[in-house]
Amino acid sequence: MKKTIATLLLCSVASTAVAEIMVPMHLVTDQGVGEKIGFITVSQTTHGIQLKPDLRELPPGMRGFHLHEKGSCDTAKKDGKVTPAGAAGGHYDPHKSGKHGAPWGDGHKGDLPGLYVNTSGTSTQPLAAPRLTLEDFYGRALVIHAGDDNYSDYPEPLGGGGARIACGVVPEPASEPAPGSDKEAATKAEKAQPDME
Ligand SMILES: [Cu+2]
Ligand SMILES: [Zn+2]
Repeated sequence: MKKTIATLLLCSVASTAVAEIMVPMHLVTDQGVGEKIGFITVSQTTHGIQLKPDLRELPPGMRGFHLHEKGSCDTAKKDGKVTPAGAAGGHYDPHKSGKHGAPWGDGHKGDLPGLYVNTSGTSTQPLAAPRLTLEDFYGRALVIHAGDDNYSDYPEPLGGGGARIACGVVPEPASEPAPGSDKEAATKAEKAQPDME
């Protein structure tokens, strides 16, 4: 009995520890990853994911903001053209929707609400991502674009946000799940069937 209580306590401590992820954000250019401009805190709430930016040095106004599929903010080179944070890949799209849409829509799952930057270049207004869970974020990248996002592929593809100006890699959970826990079993099952989604 004592052991059960101890295990329950450990479990609740562990789940508190992973209920929130701090993602360090950096400016990105065709030279690579630049200056750090703050953090975005990703947390699980009863209504889905909340993203709380604490950022500076961004251009004022609305900025396109997405979860991209790969956990890298490095440049990518294609046909001699260098793309800032190109290594982050495309918008996270586990269901292969193949279309850009609204955060509450049926397009890319990584399509997030636009990020509001105030006239002093800081961004602190929290955003909701109702379709995502924390598991979606691990090992991927948050990307901020030069332009706004109209949640459509028209008239321009991917919301019209254009170049990637800031990026942050979402760190993997700090520790492996405890042996014998439900989480460990789930992780193992996931690894055994990598093409589930
Ligand atoms: Cu993007
Ligand atoms: Zn998209």
